[in-house]
Parts: sequence; C-alpha cells; structure tokens
Amino acid sequence: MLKVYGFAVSNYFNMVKHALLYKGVEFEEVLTFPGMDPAYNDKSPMGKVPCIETEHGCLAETSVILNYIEAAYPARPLLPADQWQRAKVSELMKMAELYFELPGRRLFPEVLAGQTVSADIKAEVHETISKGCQALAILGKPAPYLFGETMTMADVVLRYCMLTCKLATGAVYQWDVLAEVPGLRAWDDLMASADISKQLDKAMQEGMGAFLEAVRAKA
Ligand SMILES: N[C@@H](CCC(=O)N[C@@H](CS)C(=O)NCC(=O)O)C(=O)O
Repeated sequence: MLKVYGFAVSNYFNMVKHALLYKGVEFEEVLTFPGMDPAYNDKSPMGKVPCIETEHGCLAETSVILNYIEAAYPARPLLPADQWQRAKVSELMKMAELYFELPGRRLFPEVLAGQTVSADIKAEVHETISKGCQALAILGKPAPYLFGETMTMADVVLRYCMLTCKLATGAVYQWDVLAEVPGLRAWDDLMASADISKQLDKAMQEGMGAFLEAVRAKA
C-alpha cells in the first residue's frame, strides 16, 4: 500500500493527504519528523516531509508528488483534461507556494519561536504577499473554486499555503490578507467547510503536542 511520510502539522503533508483522501486512495501514514533519522534521507533526499513510498520507490517534493498522484490515480480528477488549463492550475499552485507559503514561513521564527524577525525581512515579506494578492485578484474571483465549478489541485495547495500566510500575517502585521482579494474569504470558508479539511485541521490540532515535543527533543 502507498505510504505517506510526514506529520499532521505540516501543511505540505496535508496537501498530499487532502488529494489522496479526495481521490479515495488508500494509504498508510508514517509519522515522520524531519531531522530525526538520517536514514529517512534515503527516502527523501533533502530530509523533508512529505515523501511517498510506492511500489516503484520513494518520491519527494509536494508538487511532484501531487502530479504523480494525479497520473497514477486519475479517478476524481484534480487537474483539468485540457493541457492549457492544467498549466494554468500549475501556475497558480506555484504562485501559492512562492508568494504566500514561503514568505509567510519567513515570519515563523517570530510567530512560533518567540524570536525577532528584522524589519527589513518583514517589509520584504509584506511586499511579496501584497503582490501575490494583486496577482490572485488579476486571475479573477473564485466561482466558487479557483477554476470554476470543480475543485482542482490549485484549491488544495492554496488552502494550505493560506493557512501559513494567514497565521503569519495576522500575528505580525495584524493584516487580514483574505480581505485583499475579492471572493477570497468566501473561497477560504468553502474550502474549510469540506469534510476532508475538517478532518485534517482536527489532526493538525491534535498533532501539535507531538510536533512541539519533537522540536524540543531536536533542540
Ligand atoms: N519543497 C518541499 C518543502 C517541504 C517542507 O518544507 N516540509 C517541511 C515540513 S512542513 C520540512 O520537512 N521541513 C524540514 C526541513 O526543511 O529540513 C516540498 O514541496 O515538499
């Protein structure tokens, strides 16, 4: 059976889980915290989660895993059939990571670990996320999903990237990023209302204790 390595607080892990649960693919979850076991790098060369283990071997990097999942389990598609539309979905997935997830993470030392993030970094992150919001607005109002009537991988990826972004920007700038893009709050609410999102959000809350314990053990 397909194995998925990671931990419930990881939003990258949750993107992969969300896609698998949506498609009804059976998988075994293997609780893995990065940096705990050097042997894990044989599966995921950078030591990051998630990683999947298939009958062919292991695969890391979330966007690559998501594309593999779509190809290997085409039922309940999360990518459009049309190649151009697929590319547009991939474009949005990339933007979600580059302009919401990764800048949001740069604020985590302050938000999660009580350290101070410099004013320069805060200004840079604010500018990147502002531009990301403008870009999302240019792409158009969700109706109700990002690409219309059907949920795609772009919705899945942006949802978890937005969790990072909302947490970080709310804490550091008291900034409500959802208010920046027409229709984004309704979309966020719609995504949050899905049973799979509820299941993963609950697991995330429940997994917080084990995650913090692992962080402390590593420190
Ligand atoms: N580029 C990776 C990023 C995954 C990632 O950053 N995962 C975090 C957990 S949410 C991790 O493993 N961090 C440990 C590390 O960076 O060493 C992907 O797309 O899968």
